[in-house]
Amino acid sequence: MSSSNKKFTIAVEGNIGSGKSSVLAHLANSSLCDIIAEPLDNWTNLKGHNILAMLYEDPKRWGFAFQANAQMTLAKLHAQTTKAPVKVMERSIYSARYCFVENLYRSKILQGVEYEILNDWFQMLISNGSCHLDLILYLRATPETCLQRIQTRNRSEEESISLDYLQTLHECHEEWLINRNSTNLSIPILIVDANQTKERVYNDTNTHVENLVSY
Ligand code: TTP
Repeated sequence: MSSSNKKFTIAVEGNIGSGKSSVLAHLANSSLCDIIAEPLDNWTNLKGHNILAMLYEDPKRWGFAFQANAQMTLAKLHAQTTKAPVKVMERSIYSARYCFVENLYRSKILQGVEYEILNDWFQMLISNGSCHLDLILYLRATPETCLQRIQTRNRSEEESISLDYLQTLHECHEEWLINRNSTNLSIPILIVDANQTKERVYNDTNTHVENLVSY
């Protein structure tokens, strides 16, 4: 990569509470990386509407609206250009589709027609290549670890998140990133054991990013 000055885009993926934000904050210290944070500010204040809180309060009513907005805001971040050799995104349009939309549909919160509409938009948004990823870094943590971290950080919107919900979301991440049986995406995936201490996770992440740039 160094010889051709090629730029890379990495998405950091993993369950809610797996530690994506802290890995991004850590990578922000590297001159190799420009960080694109998740649009959480938009989701908690969409022109005065906290659509994340609305989702958790009444998922059947707001699941479709939340996911429509999530995939649009994420698609905009995919299109954003950066200066550093590596663009690092927190999540991607792919996890919104293959984990969250899939999970809401399987648990019968999204109706069939809502699922089909979201899927059509998703296919259209990824069709021109602007959501291209070179690598996914999967922070793989157990649902139990994730729940513990969610409880510790205490984000008010997320009080109702249960172990059951994290377990089904974990399965969607595993199907997508480990079994790779729900999609035919050919993006390389690196797995980081995110049950470890932060320091070890940072260390593993650094190694992956440095290897990528020196390749
Ligand atoms: P995450 O994207 O998992 O971000 P996080 O800050 O929880 O990650 P980490 O702890 O690893 O740093 O989720 C943010 C919130 O948005 C969470 O409550 C789940 C929700 N969400 C959806 O409901 N649907 C979606 O499509 C996405 C991307 C997030």
